[in-house]
Amino acid sequence: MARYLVTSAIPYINGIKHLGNLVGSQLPSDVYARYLRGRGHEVMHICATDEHGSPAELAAAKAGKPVAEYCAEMHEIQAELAHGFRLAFDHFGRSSSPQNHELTQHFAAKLRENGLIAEVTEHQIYSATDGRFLPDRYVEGTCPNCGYESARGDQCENCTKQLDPTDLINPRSAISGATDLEVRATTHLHLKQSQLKAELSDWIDGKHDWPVLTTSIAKKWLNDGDGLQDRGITRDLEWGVPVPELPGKVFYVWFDAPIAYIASTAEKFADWERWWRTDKGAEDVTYVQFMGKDNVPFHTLSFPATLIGSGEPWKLVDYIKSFNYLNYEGGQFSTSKGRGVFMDQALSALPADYWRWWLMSNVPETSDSQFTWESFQAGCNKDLADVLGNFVSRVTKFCRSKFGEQVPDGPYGESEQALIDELTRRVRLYEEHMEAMDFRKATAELRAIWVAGNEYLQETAPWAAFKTDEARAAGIIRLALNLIRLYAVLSAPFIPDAAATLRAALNTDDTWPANVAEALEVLKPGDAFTVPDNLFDKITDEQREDWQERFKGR
Ligand code: B3M
Ligand code: ZN
Repeated sequence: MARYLVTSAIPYINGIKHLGNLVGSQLPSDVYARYLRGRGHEVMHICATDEHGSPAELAAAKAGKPVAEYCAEMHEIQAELAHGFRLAFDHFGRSSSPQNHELTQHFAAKLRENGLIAEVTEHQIYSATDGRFLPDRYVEGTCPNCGYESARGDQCENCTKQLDPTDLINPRSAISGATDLEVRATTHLHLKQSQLKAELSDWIDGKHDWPVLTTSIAKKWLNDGDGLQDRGITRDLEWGVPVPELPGKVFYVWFDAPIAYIASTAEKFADWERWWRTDKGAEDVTYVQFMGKDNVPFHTLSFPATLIGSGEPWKLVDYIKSFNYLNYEGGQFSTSKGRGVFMDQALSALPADYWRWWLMSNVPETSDSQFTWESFQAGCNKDLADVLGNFVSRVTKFCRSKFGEQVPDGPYGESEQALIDELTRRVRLYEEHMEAMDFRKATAELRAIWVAGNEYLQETAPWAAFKTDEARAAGIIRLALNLIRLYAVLSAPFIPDAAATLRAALNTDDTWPANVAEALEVLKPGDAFTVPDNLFDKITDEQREDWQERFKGR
């Protein structure tokens, strides 16, 4: 058995995430971590909230709360929602933890020792009215690129151009609206990433098996000229990890956020170094990261630059699985406009398994994909209710009425062998797709495995067989009950609640099948079971229309 470290990009603290955020990192990382655990591997699955930076400070100000209190509350809310979606992290930490403060300062000190930090005089916007410098989103103004009048100092929401606060035309303070802004000199730390270019380039060139989406973004930035420019890693903010040598300044949120993967592990596990230090046991760990495509540059260049530049034996990522965007009903999910479905709203409408299944079977893997309520309704009703739910219900109820609530005794014959052969092939493909993190293909194969059960039942027709040959009907039902158990085990990464219900109804465990023929002999004649409650309700047209209206945004 192998050891896997799995991390999900850590969600920003400033609000509840929408389904597009969820499907781009936390959900696929959970599916993969569950699969690995199911196969018996040792897994460390880590996430956290990303709590620093101007968005956190501004959101707290808007909520009228001290930023520490705001972050503590939002962390609890996000942790609760993660639990609601059954995201089984070994730890869901906080980038504001003491462990992250310590590690972030440690990395900065090591980088400085190695000559990779420069103190640079920068020209930043200062607001006399507010009595402070205004970094990033603290400044708003007109975009020099498109003329949009409410562009933020870090980026124009309208044309997506990355900006510097000093780029804005007619700048004003986002705190007070003050326009008496001036440019003042102030000292910041820069990370001399350009000195690491050759090393990073070699490292990425060695990653032949990475998804094209990941390497193309990495190479674009690496070769783009300004991609690996030396870059400021400090900001004029109060909330964050203090910079020891520059009182009043903190590290830039993107400097400390990825370090929080390590710190989050250390928050909970005393032996965290065996996952993170190749001199302390992590040399045999496989490290996989999950994230949306906009996070790729930070994980292929900046974070590795921090780790490599430290000169210490930190574990580098082995595989980066990145995702495109999920759109909502012909447009974009929008946090500011309240458009789309947010994690809390989703769970108020339906339990996690419905969302997990639809999202993973439509995950934006090779291109952007689109959430529509029609597609969601059709996908859940067909796959979960008509195919899987219906199979379970027919088999268990038929057995109860004819043989009682125990596995009947009857032989397997030719039809059973044909099914075993088909499933042997399909389960192998399913495993291959899961190993490769090809989740669309994996869900398609799992669906085919469920369909095969229905077709078997249609073809062998135990209700007809029962009238002429009771033993034959008993053999079919014995196989079908074992098939339900196999479904529970295989489907658990995607629909963990339904899988647990099935395992409980069959009084069975979740051992991954060594082979299909053996797996279909696990439940023995005489083993007791109970008929589970209906697994999945169908989504009605009225429900769909109601949700469509409720989540259309402003
Ligand atoms: N919080 C951005 C995002 O949620 C950022 C990810 C940090 S990963 C270290 O998209
Ligand atoms: Zn613009």
